[in-house]
Amino acid sequence: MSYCFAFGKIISVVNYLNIFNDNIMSSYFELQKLIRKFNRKIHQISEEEFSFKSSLEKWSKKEILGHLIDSSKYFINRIENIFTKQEPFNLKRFEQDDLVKLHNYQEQDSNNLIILFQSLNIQIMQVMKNCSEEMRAKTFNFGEQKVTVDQLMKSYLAHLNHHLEQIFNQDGSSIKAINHVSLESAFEQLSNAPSEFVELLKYGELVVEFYKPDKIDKQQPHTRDEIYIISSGSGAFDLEGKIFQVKENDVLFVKAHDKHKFINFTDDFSTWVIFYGLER
Ligand code: NI
Repeated sequence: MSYCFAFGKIISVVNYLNIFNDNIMSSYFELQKLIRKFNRKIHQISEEEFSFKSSLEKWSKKEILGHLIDSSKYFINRIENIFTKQEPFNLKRFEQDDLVKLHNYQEQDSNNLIILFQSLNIQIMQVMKNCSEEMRAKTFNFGEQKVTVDQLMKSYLAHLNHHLEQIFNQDGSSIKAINHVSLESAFEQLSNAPSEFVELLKYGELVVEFYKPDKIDKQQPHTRDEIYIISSGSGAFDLEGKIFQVKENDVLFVKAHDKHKFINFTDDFSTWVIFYGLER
């Protein structure tokens, strides 16, 4: 781990930096590569996914792009200051969350943001292209650290790469807005899962899972409210010592943190599991 000194949070940049050869043009080509990837992939993301926020505090992909616009503006501004102001030049902190709120990126037109991001980075490519070896070796202060312009450039690229991966990640961790799941497909997805439950659908604070315990229900209390709808078989449900007999199509409600488990259930027992609302 290394501090991404120029652009906010701590991210792992070490491995990424190692792939650079120290060719003077390497930053320029690396940025060109990242921007081409961005241009190729950005329009494949639906507006819904782009603006999706999994919680109030977490940035949507759109806000991440806004944050990248901020970091591009900062980069340009810093480079300008380093080469025009009196030495020693001290780099200021980057207040990333405040900036994203100030610009209200979440409510802005996505295409405008995309164009702004592209334009700023075309400008940065020109700067990188025109920086001589001497200019790259110039140092400035960041807190206690002495940093070179070359390091600032590499840090900018590592930060950009880190956030582009968040925007283009394919694991669907932020959203899985499927409209229909059949019981057959739930069984099939479960058979391919490494555990006794599988996540089928996720949207905002809603998560729908399918669960088929094998003989013993080993689950622990959850941090969110929960609903079960029994999908097959029958058994009993122990909720804080209270026992309920349950069968297919029955509904159970469990408050966050309440102790609960299924007991004495048939071999074909399975249930839909629905989590909703905030963590408590
Ligand atoms: Ni960042």
